Amino acid sequence: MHHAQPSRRLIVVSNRLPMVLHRAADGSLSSRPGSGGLVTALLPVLRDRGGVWVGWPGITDHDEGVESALTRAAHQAGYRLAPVALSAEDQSGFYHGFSNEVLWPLFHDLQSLCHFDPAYWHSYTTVNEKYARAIAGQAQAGDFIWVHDYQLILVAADLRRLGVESPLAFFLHIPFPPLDIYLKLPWRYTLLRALLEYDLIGFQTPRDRRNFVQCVRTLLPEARVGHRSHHLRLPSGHETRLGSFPIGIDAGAFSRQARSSAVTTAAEKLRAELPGRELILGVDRLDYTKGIPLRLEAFRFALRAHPELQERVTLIQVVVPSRDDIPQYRELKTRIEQLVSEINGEFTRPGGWVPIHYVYRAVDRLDLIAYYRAARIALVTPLKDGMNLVAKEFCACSVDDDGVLILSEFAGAAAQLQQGALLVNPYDIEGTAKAIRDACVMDGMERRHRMRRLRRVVNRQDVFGWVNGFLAAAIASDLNDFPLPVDYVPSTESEQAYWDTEFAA
Ligand code: ADQ
Repeated sequence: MHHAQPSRRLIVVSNRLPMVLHRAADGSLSSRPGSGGLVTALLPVLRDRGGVWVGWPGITDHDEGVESALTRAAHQAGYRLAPVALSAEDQSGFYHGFSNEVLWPLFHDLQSLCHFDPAYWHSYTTVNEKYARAIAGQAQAGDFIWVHDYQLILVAADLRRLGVESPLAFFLHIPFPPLDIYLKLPWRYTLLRALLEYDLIGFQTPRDRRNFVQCVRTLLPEARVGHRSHHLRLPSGHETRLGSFPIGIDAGAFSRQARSSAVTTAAEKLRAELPGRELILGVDRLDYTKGIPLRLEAFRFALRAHPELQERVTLIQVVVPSRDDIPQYRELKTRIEQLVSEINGEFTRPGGWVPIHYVYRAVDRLDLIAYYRAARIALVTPLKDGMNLVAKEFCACSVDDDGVLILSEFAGAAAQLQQGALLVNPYDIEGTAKAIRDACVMDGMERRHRMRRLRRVVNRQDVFGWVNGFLAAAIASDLNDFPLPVDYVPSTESEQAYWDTEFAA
């Protein structure tokens, strides 16, 4: 890690605190620490430097009980937790409304699913201000503030208005859309100007960064774009640096657990239950960006076009319930269930083969890793995805080097994993079906060769490297001696190579 100067205290800001508060029937509160790569990766940094995590604690009935439950949880976690109190109304307009019905679909290129309700925008501005006030209440001179994701774009602008002078960085976990799509946003100027209040903006891929720069060039021509588009300067003199920092996973922990005896036994049991069959795996949050219906159609197409696959492959599709209070998500669930039953109805052999096993629940970590380890093929085919960690988790857990990753070219992960994965356009049902067949007949040598390449990338560019790379770039901004541009991994080149082969005459 670059300790370029005495460590600054770190303030991490995200929509939710890295823990789940739960209120029991008798009103008492308990907390569970959050899991997930981001929490794991930031923990050592927050502990070493000292720091605060600011976010919503997960319940809307805020009372003193919440404060004391958080103090207890913070004690266990090893860093401070500062709650942002939000009402149920705040949550509905800001989170369910503007974040999930405007920014989420728009930034995933699905403008027709956007619900541009002006009330949502007002709630978004109010709630971003609440976060900013909570941060300002914590911030001390010399702190470094790192804000996460699309729910909190306006926070930097609010903080500057409140007089906070600390360096401010932002990381966008989801894609940044191309100009023609971004232009549809009624609040396009305010949002873009607010982003330029940050000192550093991190994107998942070079493509997201380029999309952002194109929007700035068109909508804010007064901003000067410099340093190979890694640098923006406003007439006021304020500068924002831009970089791509593809997020990783705690690959070591996944591989270790995949090799554990508990997982090995569970994976062997799974394979034994499906003798002689290729296990194909899909794991997704219930979300229309994940491309589940088209994936099922591709699977059906593969079974029809290549009858030799019948009885030879089994698809396990795990769907984790998510946002099911939004009508579009409920409709999606119905559509998935309809397709699963159509396909199973068409192909099932009574007493024998069932082509799709559909699991609709959050599976625990051991089972998830056992699925990853047992699967011979992973189907990761989002229509658009910031990164997609499932693809990386599958590789980390494929410790026998015999898994094949079929990956959407519209997942951010494609920029890093194109060399070993079979890339598909998820809208191309026939092409995806062909990739399924190719994966099924791929020989052991090619599988090993591809999976080793994938595992090298996933292990080398893990979540710890991501945190360190981002912080090193951020700290460098006030030292002025860190080499720019800050493309953290050489994904620009590999992405370019992909486009070159893809569109070569
Ligand atoms: P998500 O849209 O949530 O994240 P993804 O990156 O795939 O998507 O992460 C999902 C996580 O949920 C994975 O860590 C996975 O293990 C876990 N998970 C999935 N199915 C599960 C199940 N059945 N039970 C338990 N856990 C399950 C957003 C962006 C992504 C970006 C990440 C991180 O949309 O593009 O990669 O943030 O930046």
